[in-house]
Amino acid sequence: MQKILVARPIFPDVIERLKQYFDVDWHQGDVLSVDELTRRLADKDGALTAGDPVGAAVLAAAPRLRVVSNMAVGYNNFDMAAFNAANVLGTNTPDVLNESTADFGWALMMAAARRIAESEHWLRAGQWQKWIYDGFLGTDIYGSTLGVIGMGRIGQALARRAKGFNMQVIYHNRSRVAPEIEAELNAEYASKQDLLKRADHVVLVLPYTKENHHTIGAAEFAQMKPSATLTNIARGGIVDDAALVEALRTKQIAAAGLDVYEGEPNLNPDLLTVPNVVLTPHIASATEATRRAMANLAADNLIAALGEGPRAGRPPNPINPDVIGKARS
Ligand code: 8YV
Repeated sequence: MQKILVARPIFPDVIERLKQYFDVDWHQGDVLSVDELTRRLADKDGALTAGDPVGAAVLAAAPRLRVVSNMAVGYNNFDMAAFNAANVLGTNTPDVLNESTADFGWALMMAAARRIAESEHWLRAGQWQKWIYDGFLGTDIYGSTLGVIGMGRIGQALARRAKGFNMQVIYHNRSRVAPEIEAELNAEYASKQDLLKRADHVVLVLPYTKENHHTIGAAEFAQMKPSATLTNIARGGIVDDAALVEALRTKQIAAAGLDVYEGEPNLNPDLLTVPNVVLTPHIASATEATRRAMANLAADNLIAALGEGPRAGRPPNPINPDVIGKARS
């Protein structure tokens, strides 16, 4: 039987599925250190990860490893150049999380715009004595302008929801989406600068790459409206968190909603000291149904990539399909 490592606690029934095909080493404790991950992969043919960094050194120490299946759509934890050089397949879990993640983007954006978390903390602290005409004034969603940066599948799902709020949708992306998608979403392509100036609510849904590092920082906050909100459901590092703290403190923008952070789970401690930011612990895809779908898709990818099951040799979500069938190097 081929050997696999499941590097994270996941649904036990998915582990049972994997055991039908593989000898499974299931790590259920704290996140594995790179050294420990390297050690545990030394004799494995495949692995299931969820955000664990896998680069050249890890692959070099695991000569049998042929596939690493990430339980996430984002795979910035994989060094894909190293995967390609070693002929190791990477897979991810796109699509199954689009709607849950888009829902959550709205939840965060609305919570930030309408100051839901901030006012709840105030209420819980026993400070509510009377109705105040200008208490917790926020920014409207209905009829406002939504600015989506990153118009992939999740960005599109998010933009599709704007119709019911009678919003104008503008977007920025590496390239324009097809005219029929623009028409369906009633979305107008804008330069980043134009979007930042015009949007009442900016939502980030782009993948993290070296080029996208600090896409939003001090210069960008300076272009946004003082009434605007910023929501990040993409990846930490796309926003300069220190500059965001400053922009929130000085009311350069009104509020922010963050699900992802630079250096998470150790976030910039200053974020905890500003009231006008809603902070959640990377849970945009966290519904029971969606996390199950992601875990099962990650298992499907692993099973198929290692030549087992009904799709043997044809994993549903290869990131670098060109390495399929090539000998490990
Ligand atoms: C994952 C995510 O839960 O899919 C992604 O890219 O950000 C989340 O849905 C998280 O990355 C853990 O792998």
